[in-house]
Amino acid sequence: MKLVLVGGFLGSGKTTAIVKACQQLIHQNKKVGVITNDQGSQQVDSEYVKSFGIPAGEVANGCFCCNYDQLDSELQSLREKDQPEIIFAESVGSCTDLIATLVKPLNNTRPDIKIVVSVFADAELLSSLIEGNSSFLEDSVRYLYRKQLEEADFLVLNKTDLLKPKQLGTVDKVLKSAYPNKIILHQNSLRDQDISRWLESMEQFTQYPKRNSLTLDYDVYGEAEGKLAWLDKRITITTANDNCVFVIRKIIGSIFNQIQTHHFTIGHLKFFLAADDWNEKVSFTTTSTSEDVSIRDHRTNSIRVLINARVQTNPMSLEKLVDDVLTKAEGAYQCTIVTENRSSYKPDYPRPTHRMG
Ligand SMILES: Nc1nc2c(ncn2[C@@H]2O[C@H](COP(=O)(O)OP(=O)(O)OP(=O)(O)O)[C@@H](O)[C@H]2O)c(=O)[nH]1
Ligand SMILES: [Mg+2]
Repeated sequence: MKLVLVGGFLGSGKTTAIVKACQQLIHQNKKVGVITNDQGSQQVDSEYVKSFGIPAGEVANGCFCCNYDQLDSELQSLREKDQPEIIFAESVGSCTDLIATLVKPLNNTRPDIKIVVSVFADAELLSSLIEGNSSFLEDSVRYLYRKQLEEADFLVLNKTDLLKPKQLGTVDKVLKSAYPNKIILHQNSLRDQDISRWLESMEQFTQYPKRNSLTLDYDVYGEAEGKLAWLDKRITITTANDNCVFVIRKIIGSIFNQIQTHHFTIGHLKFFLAADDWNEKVSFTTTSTSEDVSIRDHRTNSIRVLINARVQTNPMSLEKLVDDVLTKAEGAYQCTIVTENRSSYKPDYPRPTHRMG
């Protein structure tokens, strides 16, 4: 069995690629599985993956590295239930050190699993980091970002569709000179052909290298993770005239605009909307500039919404910002908004279960 560890910064396109890859593999009658992971327990990605009927497990309340036993047991249970040929495990976007904390321990205890480390980088974000105009300019965050890329067997330069050829050329040159021995794939994960190529490249990857653990300063890594506030909030919106999708579109736009007004940098702001047999995932990432998002129309007077916000501020400010938008929306659109569940926090200092240097 193959295990693809999919790493990379928040919003780089990991889940999008995993879901598309699974759809292609299922179409070819292959058995697949996905393990999602998050610092919190209410994960947009888990709901999104499950909405496609893909067999999925979840590691909640902390990254794979700090919850190794939970990852191991999810792997085992997917293998027993579904006998997948390939499992994609998506690590938290602010996590690194996968080789020392996951690959090496798994190689020891489960030598029959072939592991591939595929790290995603958002081409647009990388380009703005190189040009020096990204809002993620803190040294610690850049350090984390670099360390994530350093671990890749496959470095997927994703969202290449968003760059002009000249920008893409610059990013490619920088990556090739920083990581001369890596396989670098240019990818638009919204395109089926690119996903097939990613899968083929991993299929052909049979020379499993002897990987080196990162040299990593955990204090700087912890500092980078601590820059972001995480908010998970589950709400239900009810209206009298079937216009919940209109209302949630307005709410999502206002939350994004408020974050922009406060000059808080977005790591990833994502929403999972569900009603009857209809659902949608909506995302804003670091480089998003407009509140305009496409949400398919659907007439309903009740909608369930899961919000996962990873934003550079403190948890209280983030929660207040979202709550203010919701309160205003209740007045403006004559709707009722009930909070089912909420938690806001900063990730704990990373303390991996195992670390094999
Ligand atoms: N234009 C473009 N958009 C993409 C591509 N890949 C992903 N996206 C979009 O990027 C956003 C984030 O994608 P996700 O797949 O949720 O990113 P992620 O890495 O799983 O994010 P986290 O799990 O929060 O770390 C979504 O709006 C996707 O539709 C791509 O190749 N091109
Ligand atoms: Mg994801």
